[in-house]
This record gives sequence, structure tokens and C-alpha cells, in this order.
Amino acid sequence: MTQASDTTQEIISGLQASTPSISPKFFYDDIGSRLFEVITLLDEYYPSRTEKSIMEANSQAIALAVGQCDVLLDLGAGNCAKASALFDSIKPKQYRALDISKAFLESAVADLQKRFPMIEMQAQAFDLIQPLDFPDLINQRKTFFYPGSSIGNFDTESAKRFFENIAKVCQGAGGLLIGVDLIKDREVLHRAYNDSLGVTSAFNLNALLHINRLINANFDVRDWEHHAIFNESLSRIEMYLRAVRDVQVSWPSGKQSFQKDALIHTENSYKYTIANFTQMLLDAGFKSAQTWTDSNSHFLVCYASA
Ligand code: AVI
Repeated sequence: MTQASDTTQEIISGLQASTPSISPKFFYDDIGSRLFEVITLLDEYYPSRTEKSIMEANSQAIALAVGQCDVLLDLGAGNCAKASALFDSIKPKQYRALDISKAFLESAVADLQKRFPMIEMQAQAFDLIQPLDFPDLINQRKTFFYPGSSIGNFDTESAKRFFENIAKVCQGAGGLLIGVDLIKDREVLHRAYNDSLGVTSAFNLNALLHINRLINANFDVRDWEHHAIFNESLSRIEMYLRAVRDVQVSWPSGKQSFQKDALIHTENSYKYTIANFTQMLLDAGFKSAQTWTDSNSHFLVCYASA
């Protein structure tokens, strides 16, 4: 099966499932990536700036925990800004940026290479659903970097499997530097995913425009509204698109009806406690975990040693 038809099949199966869903990876077309950048600037969306401030305030302690860094592997590197902010303290010999979009990554890495000519750099196209396998880095002490609470978009079983794989690839040396969002007052959480400017709403609705292009469908964003709630029992924000009227959507090989108020699930964003997050890392095979947080305990930065 070709890549294109795999994607088409994945989207159609999601739309036709008994609980319709769209994978959160379809948020990130050109517009979606920019909307996400705007989200990170919003007052209500505290995770990005809080993580940055924790990293800055504890840069020396983090560098000490990481120790020697032969290779910094930046999982979901984007514009590489978060990793490059660590270069002066962690001093990696090699930097490998991994992300789905290689073209975007290559230009970010090329710019970075000019600023840090001493660090050997590579851009590698990589989807995190692929097995983590770096045969060319065997015997190098690896530091994996996974900031931004992207781990929150995995369910807890997948997160644990992901940690097990990283611990295994580390071969008893190096580790994982990760940022994760913490459980907090539900109003604060609610506002972060229901901002007053409606940027998160636009980000969510834009997935439909992306899907239209990918499978040649005819979603009309005016038929849908953003819906985000905190599910306390599962410790996660759940994002949905809700039909504001009866809707029929079609694409070349099929169609799907949605009744008024029907939901399409678009994202989960799990929130952790410090204790259950560090326990998950230890259960996955890491030897120890050091943590840093902000004065409100809104966000956690953690280094798990392999
Ligand atoms: C990328 N990810 C960690 C963000 C989050 O908070 O789960 C995506 C996001 N969705 C809505 N706002 C931000």
C-alpha cells in the first residue's frame, strides 16, 4: 500500500469508527503549525513558557544530571529552538534533530549549524510511531530530549512503551530529558484549552481543512465547533469537534453522516502528578529520575537516567 493510501485509509477509518476520531497529527499542516506557535504565546496556555522558565532557572543542575552528552537526540525537533537553548549548558558533541517534516527540519538545522559550528548536526525524517533504532549511534552516550508535554498526547500504555524503548536504546548510559504537564486546578486547565481569542478553536477546526485536502473531502468548518473538557477520572484534556447541525461529509470513495451534537475526538492531553510520572519512568527501566518544577507546580522537567 502506498503512503498516500495508508493516510487516506487511516483518516476514513477514524471518521467511520463508532467513536469518530481524527489523529492529532493532522493538526499540523502549515496553518496548524503556525496556530500552535500562537497558542504557545497565549496567556492562558502556560505550558510552553513555564517549561522554558524551568529549563532556564535550572540549566546548570540539568546539565549536571545529564553529564557527558555524545549525542542529543531531539524528538519532534520542530524549529530546534528548545534544544538549541540547551547547547551552551549541556554541550553536546553531536545534535540529531528528528521530525516528520524533513524539509522544514533541514533548513532549521542549516541555520543552527552556522551558529554552532563546533557541533556536528544531522536532520533525520522520523515519525515517532517508528521503532527507535539508531544503529550508527551504538556506543555513543545518548541524551533523548522530548519537551513540550508532547508525551501527554500518548495514552499511558503507549507512553510507557515509548519510555521502555528509549531506556533500551540508551544501553545503560545517557537518558531522557523530558517536559510534562501536571494535574492542577481544573479552571486553569480549562482556560488553557479554551482560550479567549479562539486560537485553540481555530487550531482544532483547521484539522478539518487539512483532512479535506488529504482525502478530498468536503467538511465545512462552519458546521463544527471546538469542544475541550478536562476528564478528571482519566487525568486528561479531551478535545473534540462537535457538529452544530446535522452534517453529511463525502469524499470520492464514501460518505459519513453526523447528527447535530455528534463528536469527533481529535486529541487527548494527559496530565500527570510528579509521583506517577517518575514512577512510570522507573517502571519502564530507567534507574533514577531527577525533577524540576515551577513555583506553582504547573509543569515538570525531568531527567531520567538510563
Ligand atoms: C502538542 N501538545 C503537547 C499540545 C497539548 O497541550 O496537548 C497540543 C495542544 N492542543 C491544544 N492546545 C495545545
